[in-house]
Amino acid sequence: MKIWIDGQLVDKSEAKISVFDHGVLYGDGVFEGIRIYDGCIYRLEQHLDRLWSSAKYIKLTIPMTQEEMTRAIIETVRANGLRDGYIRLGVTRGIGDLGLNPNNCPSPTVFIIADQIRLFPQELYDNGIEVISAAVQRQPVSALNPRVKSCNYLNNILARIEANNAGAHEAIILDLRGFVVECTADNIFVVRRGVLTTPPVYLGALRGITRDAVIEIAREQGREVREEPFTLYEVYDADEVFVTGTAAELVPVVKVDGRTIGEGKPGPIFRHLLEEFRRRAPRDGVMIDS
Ligand code: PXG
Repeated sequence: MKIWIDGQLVDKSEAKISVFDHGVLYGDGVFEGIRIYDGCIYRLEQHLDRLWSSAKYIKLTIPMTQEEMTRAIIETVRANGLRDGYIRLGVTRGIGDLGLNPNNCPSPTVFIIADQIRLFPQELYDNGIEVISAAVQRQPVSALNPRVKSCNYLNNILARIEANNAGAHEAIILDLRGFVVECTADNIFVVRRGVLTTPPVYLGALRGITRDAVIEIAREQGREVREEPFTLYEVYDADEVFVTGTAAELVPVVKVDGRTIGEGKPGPIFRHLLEEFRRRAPRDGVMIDS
């Protein structure tokens, strides 16, 4: 496997980051996870826009243009002979001293990993997953806006540990007032009487690329989609619940905190949306051959 790091493609065994990199010392950095579908890098432009916006929030200057990043990503995907896969793109503050001041880190570290994707088992799409609501709450947007896809994922990881402990696949994270925000690595949608609702990102959610795609598809199919706050009451009471993310695409949720959702099996709106999402994905992005 070849890894792109700071301008060079090197073997996996040589792709190393210093223990003095503030990405390691402080989680000071930003990242993206991107899918490749049949030679098409899914919505690369949107992913790069989000990466640049995340970096701007933490005042991190990415030492290349989006065009240069696009070329580096394509080069990495080609070098690994991938037509389907998963790209992990990271930009950290770079090497500094042991203090946290980012001014002492002159050059950011940029890395690109392109690997095979570990798909979710088909069984999860056929039968749905069980999720719990986490006790750990989402930090307020004024503390660290979760729209920033930063290398600080401990809030999400704490929630995922709760899911693991409960034997569930995912955890729903609530804000300090009890409004549903998102899951640990996915956005969430509820469906009630044919209307889709997903939490607004201002509550403290990542604006998922998959979330955006699902909203577009649903609206094009003539469905009403709302971005408005809701609580666990609306989740338990929904006809359908599903989560969205780059790795997951759309995954149906059939049980939340022990309550059966709808009829306890993946619903028709979920199935239509997943089918349409998968139909469109291989043509919605940057082709590696062109
Ligand atoms: N919320 C959070 C907190 C995320 O990390 C999403 C929503 C969905 O966004 P996209 O743009 O992917 O539709 C994410 C996704 C993984 C993985 O391996 C995914 C994410 C982060 C870490 C790992 O699936 N981000």
